Amino acid sequence: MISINSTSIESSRIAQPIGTALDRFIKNNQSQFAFASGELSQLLRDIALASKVVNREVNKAGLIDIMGANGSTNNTGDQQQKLDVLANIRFTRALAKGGEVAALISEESESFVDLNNDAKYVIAIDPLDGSSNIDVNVSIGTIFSIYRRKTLAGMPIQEADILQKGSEQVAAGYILYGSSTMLVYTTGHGVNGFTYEPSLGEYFLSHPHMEIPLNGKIYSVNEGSANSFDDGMKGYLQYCKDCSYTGRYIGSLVADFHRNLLKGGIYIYPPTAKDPKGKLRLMYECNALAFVAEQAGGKASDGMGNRILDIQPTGLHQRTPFFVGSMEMVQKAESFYK
Ligand code: AFP
Repeated sequence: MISINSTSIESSRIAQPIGTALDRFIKNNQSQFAFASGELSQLLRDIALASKVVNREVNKAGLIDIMGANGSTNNTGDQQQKLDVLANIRFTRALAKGGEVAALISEESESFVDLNNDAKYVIAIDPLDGSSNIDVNVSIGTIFSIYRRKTLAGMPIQEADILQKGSEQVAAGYILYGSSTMLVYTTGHGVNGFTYEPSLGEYFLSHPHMEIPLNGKIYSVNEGSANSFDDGMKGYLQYCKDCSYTGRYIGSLVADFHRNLLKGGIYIYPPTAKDPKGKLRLMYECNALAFVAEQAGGKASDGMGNRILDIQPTGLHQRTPFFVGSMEMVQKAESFYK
């Protein structure tokens, strides 16, 4: 008969511990929030739940008729893919049902979506980023930023609630639908990453206290546009080559960012002839990743010395050049603009 006494259970090799589940982690850390009433915790749980549904749909995308474009374009001119639309519905529904969100800003909707005036939070979300990669089975992601509304709960949502600087985020993160599915988020107390265990239907803490290396050797930029880069960017690109850095560009911001977060590197979407202000959207792409990057010890700027989190948005779908990643690499890239 095998006997396991109580003191040996933790160290037993018969069954590996699987770690802290996301729900428990959120609950254990709730007291860190400035306004620890449980609503932000619930909001994070709603996001996790919707991401599980989207993950299921992403995983079976090749089997059913949900790949490919649905024939329309979203407000930023991108072809809307069916999965984009599906993901938007899944997240909007989960957040509407949860009741913690007053207004939602999404890449897929021109104006903000009014949800529950009695709620305290505003969320900006890119439900499925990297949509051009959906059809070819390459990693894609969801990006989210959570703000506390400025006006009192119960009042109609105002512009001041919506157009907040990234520095006002109370939580932000992303879900990466990759070779495994991960949820990475921060509430301003460091960055933690959770890996989805599909057979249990739960996220488990797999990457506690994530820190981006101070320096790295990976640069991620779409070099196809290099002819139209400005002189600063051309200079930095040449510097990367002179240093024999490794070029890695997936074309899914979340996946490129996540790799660089783990290994050290820089992601750049600079101004181009086609997108003179850069392609990426401040409110639902750059702010969240800038918050995560800074919390992990990295840096995010527009390349011209402006911290992403300090940019005052003037529109929901505003674009910005984006330089993000290892502290010393971003500083070096910025030095080519001085
Ligand atoms: P889509 O969601 O339209 O595919 O855009 C993805 C994205 O915003 C970001 O995830 C990529 O890093 C970037 O665009 C890729 O853009 P390029 O194709 O111009 O390099």
